[in-house]
Amino acid sequence: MKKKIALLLVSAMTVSGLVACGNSAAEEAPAAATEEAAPAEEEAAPAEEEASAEEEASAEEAAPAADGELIKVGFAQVGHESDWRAANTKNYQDTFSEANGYELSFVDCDNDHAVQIETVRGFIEQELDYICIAPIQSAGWDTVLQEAQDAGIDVLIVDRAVDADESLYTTALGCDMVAEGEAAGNWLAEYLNGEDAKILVIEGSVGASATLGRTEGFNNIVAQNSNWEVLDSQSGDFTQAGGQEVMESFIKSYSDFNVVVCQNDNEAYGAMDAMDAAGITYGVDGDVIIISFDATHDGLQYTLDGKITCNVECNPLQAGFAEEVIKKLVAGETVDKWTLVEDEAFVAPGIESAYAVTMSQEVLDGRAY
Ligand code: GYE
Repeated sequence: MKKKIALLLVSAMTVSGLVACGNSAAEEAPAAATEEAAPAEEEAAPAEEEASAEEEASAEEAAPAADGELIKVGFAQVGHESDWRAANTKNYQDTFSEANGYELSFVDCDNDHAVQIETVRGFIEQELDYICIAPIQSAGWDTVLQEAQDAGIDVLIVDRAVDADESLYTTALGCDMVAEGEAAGNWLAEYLNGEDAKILVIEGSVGASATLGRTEGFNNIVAQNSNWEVLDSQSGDFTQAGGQEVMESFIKSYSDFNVVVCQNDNEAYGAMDAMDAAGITYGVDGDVIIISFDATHDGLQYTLDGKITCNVECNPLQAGFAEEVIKKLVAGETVDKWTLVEDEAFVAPGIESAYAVTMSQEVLDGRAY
């Protein structure tokens, strides 16, 4: 374990030298954030040296490190388990670029909590200016957060939540996972319109707030429907392979089910492979309703095709929110304790819903990730 941690820390590098981590979807994600202000300041021609005070002030606004020093930001990322994660990583790398005034130390923690804790310790030792953590699991953060606070380093909890006392970090931002689970459940109740539901759930990674929240939210709606039964609920670890494996074992154990809830798109792809192999039909024209989460580009393509009937979005383009917070902190301003990244749900063509947008080619074409 020690060796692995050391290796990962050594591989922490500035964004300029980074290759996006191994997921084809990363290539599809647009450089959305790069469109935002690449500060012109450094490229200014010498003749512009006598720029007016007004111009200088606006350059300062565009570049957080107008004094020429890059702001050092550490990002302890979950891993590279999903298309969502690849889009999220790329968004951070694009946003916290040198051109934008940052030196980003990015570490892919490979879904290992111990590695993530040691990564944050490494950032503290390196005396970085700001630390972003996307927590693999919500428990077990008090000690290292206290260490960061003692070192006077602001910590941003991003994407997923921690269950530590909120006085131990500066701010948190992300989607409302409980609301996402409830949206899925509310849509299902509307769609089934009183019909029975025999439900199989492929959960995300154990102990992750995304898993806990989506499960809690969906179960809130299950509790309101006495003719719904959750037959089983197992972790597919937010991966395609995990989704396939769990679905294969469900198929062996259960012959009568009509709903499969996958807590992310990649798990849904694996579940569809398993059902294809077993000759089980799904989607608007099939026997099984698939609900997914994330609404990444490929997930929405399946929704447009009527294979995934409902897909609840979680927007991975969150780095801009983190940058806003850091800019405010640099300027000495106070920041909100919590920033909500909003999302919506999508349903297959032909379905009208009070809880979701009906998919169309236009919606898919406008998808940035
Ligand atoms: O749903 C999943 C990823 O934390 C919201 O993590 C994120 C989740 C996302 O692996 O695809």
